[in-house]
Amino acid sequence: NIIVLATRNKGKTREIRELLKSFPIEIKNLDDFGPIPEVEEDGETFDDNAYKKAAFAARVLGYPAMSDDSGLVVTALGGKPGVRSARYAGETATDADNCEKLLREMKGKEDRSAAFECVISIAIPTGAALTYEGRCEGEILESPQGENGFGYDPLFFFPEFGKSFAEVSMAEKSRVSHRGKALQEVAQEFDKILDWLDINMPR
Ligand code: ITT
Repeated sequence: NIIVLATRNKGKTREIRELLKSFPIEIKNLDDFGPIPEVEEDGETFDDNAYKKAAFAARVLGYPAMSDDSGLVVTALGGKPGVRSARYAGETATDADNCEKLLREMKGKEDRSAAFECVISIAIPTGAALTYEGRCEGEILESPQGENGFGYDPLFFFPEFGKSFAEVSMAEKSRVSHRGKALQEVAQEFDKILDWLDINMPR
């Protein structure tokens, strides 16, 4: 059983691999296939983009593919950066650039509430797909805290931990995070997912 992780994001890949390590599947990623065309992430929702990435990779590579589309939704910014989270500060923005921009935009804002959201899509070459979702709520800090994780983790304060996501281990974060919750559902349903793959994409 091979599933291709349709992502080039190293932080996501690390977390997803860890959470699915006990299952009888071989998780490949896009780097195992050399150069393939980039899919345009121009959807309006996490759902749209997750489906696009998974369906595209499955069609191009001929394997079942799993994608993650995720991002940070900030109340005081009307839901931004949302689906633009990876490129908030520009096309070639680094995590640090995006965090700086977020802090600038949040200057003086009283309402610091925010949520991480994640949609996982599992697609096959015909375009059929399964979808899983997760969300977690927190607050945007005034300055970065911690060195772990990736993306906006140093600015995302999780009240139940009393710490940012960058101050806890990957396992602690995954227990409560948007991605962790979506993948816990994937894990619970894994037998069904394998049956679905066998029926729809017999080897
Ligand atoms: P792929 O499309 O190749 O998977 P990407 O980084 O472009 O990688 P997205 O479009 O889904 O992925 O953007 C997700 C962005 O949201 C990511 O780059 C981070 O900035 C942020 N993000 C998502 N999950 C996060 C997490 O667990 N911790 C911190 N930031 C996260």
